[in-house]
Amino acid sequence: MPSDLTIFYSFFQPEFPGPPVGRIRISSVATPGSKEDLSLLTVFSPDHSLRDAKTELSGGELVKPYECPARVEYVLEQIRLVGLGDVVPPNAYGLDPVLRVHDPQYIEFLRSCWSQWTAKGNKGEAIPSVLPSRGMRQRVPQNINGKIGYYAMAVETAITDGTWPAVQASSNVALTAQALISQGEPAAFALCRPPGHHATRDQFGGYCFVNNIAVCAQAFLDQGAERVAVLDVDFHHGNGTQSIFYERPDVMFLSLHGDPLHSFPYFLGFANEKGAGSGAGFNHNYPLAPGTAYDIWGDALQDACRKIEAFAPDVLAVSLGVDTFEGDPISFFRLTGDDFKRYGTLLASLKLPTLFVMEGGYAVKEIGVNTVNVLTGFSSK
Ligand code: SP5
Ligand code: ZN
Repeated sequence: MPSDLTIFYSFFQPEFPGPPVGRIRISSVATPGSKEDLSLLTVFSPDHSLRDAKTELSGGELVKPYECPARVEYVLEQIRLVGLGDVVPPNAYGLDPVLRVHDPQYIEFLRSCWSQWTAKGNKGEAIPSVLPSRGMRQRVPQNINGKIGYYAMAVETAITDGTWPAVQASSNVALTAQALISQGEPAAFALCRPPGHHATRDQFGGYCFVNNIAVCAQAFLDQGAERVAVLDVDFHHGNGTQSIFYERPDVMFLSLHGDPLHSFPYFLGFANEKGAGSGAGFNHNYPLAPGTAYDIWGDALQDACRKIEAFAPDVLAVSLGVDTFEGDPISFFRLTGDDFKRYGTLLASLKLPTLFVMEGGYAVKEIGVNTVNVLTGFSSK
């Protein structure tokens, strides 16, 4: 443990008994790769398995969901195989930190959707059939079939029994990893599912319900950080995270993703989305073409890293999706297993306290190796 840990701790925890401290430069804490710190803590809850939908609307069929419980079990197995570090359970944080970035009525909808859906006599899993599209009124209907459309940004994602408790476990996992960093850990990994980065303030979809990384970014700010950088390396644009922070200068959002002209979520993630109001200049999108490999992808990441350095955040939060892999079944980038290690090392060179939050990745057998490659690339010199 670094001797100056308490300084960092008191920065994030105003109630910490000790002399008041001002803004502490992050260089005063242990940096990734330093001698004291070769291991990286993972937070994990088995309650993720409560999210086990039977159906996803894909290509006009109801298929077995790509976002399935086995995903994180493969990651956990690989973490143990390589000895990445301890795996710890989450604490319960309640809804307060979630409600800092989400609409209370939306959260109440997530909680009660399944019981309302079944009470109406619906036989299958809860999927919207009508959305408030162009020209229609944006108001919350009373009927659950309308309500679920109002709160959806995409319709592939079914809500099921068990979804809400799993979503709560997922955000508790993320918040526990966030708290570890607030308390002085140089890095931590939230091995959570369901993922979060497509969830907006009041919409689910893209397999996401609560935006875990946005909840964590806001928690860092609420605990005393002045600036947080959110870097989204999932294959898909993090539309939810972008929209939550779009008009704010205290969270810089940067995303590398499949060009929305060709890829989900199709309607956000273009290069000219730069932020608005006091957030102007704090949003950076890198839409990349089908077939993009590490030569192009790595250059985009270098560029994003330069922008992060100029922003000088207190902390870096990474939306870690490994659906950029060449073998991913629903994506079109061509990163190899070794590329994940290379960019993990590149992220460590930023020398920032770093929170990794699991997002996508659907080549299930390879998801463990690819995810842990990022983390070992980050942790070892
Ligand atoms: C968190 C995350 O990575 N969410 C991704 C959501 C993608 N949703 C749309 C997927 C469309 C899948 N259709 C694939 C057809 C393959 N033949
Ligand atoms: Zn994705």
